[in-house]
Amino acid sequence: MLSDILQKKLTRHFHFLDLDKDGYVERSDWVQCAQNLIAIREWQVGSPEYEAVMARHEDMWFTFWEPADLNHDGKVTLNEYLHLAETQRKMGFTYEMKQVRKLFSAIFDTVDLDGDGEISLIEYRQFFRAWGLDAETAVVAFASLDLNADARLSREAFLQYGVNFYVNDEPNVAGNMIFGSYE
Ligand SMILES: [Ca+2]
Ligand SMILES: [Ca+2]
Ligand SMILES: [Ca+2]
Repeated sequence: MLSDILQKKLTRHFHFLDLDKDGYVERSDWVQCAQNLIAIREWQVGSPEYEAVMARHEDMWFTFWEPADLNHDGKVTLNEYLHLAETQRKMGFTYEMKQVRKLFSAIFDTVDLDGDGEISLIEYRQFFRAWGLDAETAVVAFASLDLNADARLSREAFLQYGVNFYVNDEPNVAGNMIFGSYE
């Protein structure tokens, strides 16, 4: 069984991604997020940036979310998502770590839109905005990760915080607020 705190954190992640708030994470949530990012960045339909962002978001759905869709109805429920997390846990620590690092590396690539290898505060705010969250929530979440307050996050730091978020049962580790407050 997942601990209380892990259930709360993963529930937060689930609701973060349910962009249209219909109770499911679906391919359409990922496509809508990509379209929001494209609008925020003012990229033209059909431009290389447009194609890259859309492809990356569709990949996130197919690689990390569709496998959770146990009954193959095209929608992932919270229970399906929590079940996937438990299954990864049962497969053992090494497997789980590999999956979690893959997941957060892919998330990093959806946030680092200028591809300079770091997430800036501006990119984090755009990430939250594209998922329908306000700037204040993004700033608080970012501050909880940017421990040296230089307004940047490296990939390695982001992966470490992602592992903390997904695996660690402690209440006060960096990474717990990666998608905002879970309480
Ligand atoms: Ca949804
Ligand atoms: Ca389903
Ligand atoms: Ca960047």
